[in-house]
Amino acid sequence: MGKTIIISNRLPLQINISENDLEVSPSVGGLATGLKSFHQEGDSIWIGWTGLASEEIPENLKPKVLEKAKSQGCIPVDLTSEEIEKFYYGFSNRTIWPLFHYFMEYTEFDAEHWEAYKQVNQKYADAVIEKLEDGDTVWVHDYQLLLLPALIRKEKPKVTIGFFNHIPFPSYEVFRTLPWREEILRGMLGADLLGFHTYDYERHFLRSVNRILHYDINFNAVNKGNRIVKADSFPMGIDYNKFRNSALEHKSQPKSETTDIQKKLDYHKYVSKGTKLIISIDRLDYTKGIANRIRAFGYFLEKYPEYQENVRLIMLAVPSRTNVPQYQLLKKEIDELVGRINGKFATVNWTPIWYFYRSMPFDNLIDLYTSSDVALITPVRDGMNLVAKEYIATRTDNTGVLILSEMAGAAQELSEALLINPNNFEQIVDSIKYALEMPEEEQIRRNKIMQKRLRRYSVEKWAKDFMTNLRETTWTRKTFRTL
Ligand code: GDG
Repeated sequence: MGKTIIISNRLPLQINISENDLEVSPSVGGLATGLKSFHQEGDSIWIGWTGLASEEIPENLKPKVLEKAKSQGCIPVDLTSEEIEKFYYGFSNRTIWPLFHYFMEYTEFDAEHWEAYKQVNQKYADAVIEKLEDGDTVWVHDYQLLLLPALIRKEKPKVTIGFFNHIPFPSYEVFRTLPWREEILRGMLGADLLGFHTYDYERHFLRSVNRILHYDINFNAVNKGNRIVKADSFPMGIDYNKFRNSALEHKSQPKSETTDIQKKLDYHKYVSKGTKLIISIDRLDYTKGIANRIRAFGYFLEKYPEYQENVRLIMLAVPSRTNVPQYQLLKKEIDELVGRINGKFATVNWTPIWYFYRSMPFDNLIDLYTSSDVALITPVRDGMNLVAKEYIATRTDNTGVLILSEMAGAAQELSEALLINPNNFEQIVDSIKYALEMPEEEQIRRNKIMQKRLRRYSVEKWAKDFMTNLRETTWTRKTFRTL
């Protein structure tokens, strides 16, 4: 069996350039952490962008970037700032991202961005083809590279190609509005197997293929005439043991070694007795429903005033896509909302919302997960949402309540959470109250069921499951061809 080539927009590493030297550290996103063990275990290489424009890397440091990336099994694709602007901030994040999350009013159809998307997908394809040998398996990730499977197939018709979509696939009625809908579908159908987080996304995709390209669909197989392409759902898991063990270690840590955030959290938990903590953690993105969550929290304090001074919302919003206007506007809206609610309700001893606009080290993330009583996760649309799963994994004493939007893919597996419709304020507010008052036995009962499920279908299992299915799909294709 040959090697596996993983391709995603970003490599799983972070490059920082300072004073003519560079530092490379692993990156922390869901995909990076998820595939890391799979990547490190077997014979695989990872192709993607470093996160820096080629103009940002001094010429003398370019060989060092290559060398450092190579030492971690990675091959960088060089992107210019113009390509980043049009391909990444443009078509990927102003067309596909909003459209696939049902934000049609934010979706831009710009022919220049589309051209850049095609060109950059070709650039990634060239990088893959250069490394591709007979017998290799290619695994393409996410919405920035929807054209890649067909571009690779064109050059290497026999290669095994899998594709995984990390965001929702919208219903046909929404997808059909895209001017380049046929090209996008044909690009994806270059793969042998297409993976989605949920059954609904898979069905939406198959319906679009049937209605737009008129291919016959037999259950989950697309008959392209010369080839069968399969679509299936593979709900992405988390590195369950990593989160669980970090939470256990965190508990047994001597007090002197705790982080500043933890000291502050402990103070509020144990000294100002009775203050309950609710956490909210996401990238700052309009799909995550952050503004409505703050509004709902404000409304909660109004509707149930007995909770004033007795509960705090700790909000971590990680900066994201700050070049896109909607993200800048959202940041402004959130700043104002937090200010308004804190201004309205704060007392000398109490600030209702602690708001952090930055990313935090992993240890602090664990501090937040383990110290909170409730996790409030209310996206308007979310492919999966790994934060919800991580929260449950870190609850080593099995207490804690997860309030989760039914619009997150994760809701399909986490049905013991308090599921809410993110547009229903009364329901969110009453769920917050219910969560804060839920008896411990009920918390434990709900969490234990979810933990069992998350332990069983970890991210390692997810990756193996996808690869096994991919190999079976192509094995069937090759066997039938020789019969
Ligand atoms: C996309 C889809 C899908 C967050 N803040 C910090 C931090 N994180 C880590 C979390 C988690 C990951 O980032 C975020 O993953 P999500 O799934 O919640 O969200 P997206 O970034 O939108 O991911 C999503 C996912 O792809 C996978 O397919 O679930 O639907 O939109 O792992 O722990 N990590 C650290 N500091 C932070 O401040 N260290």
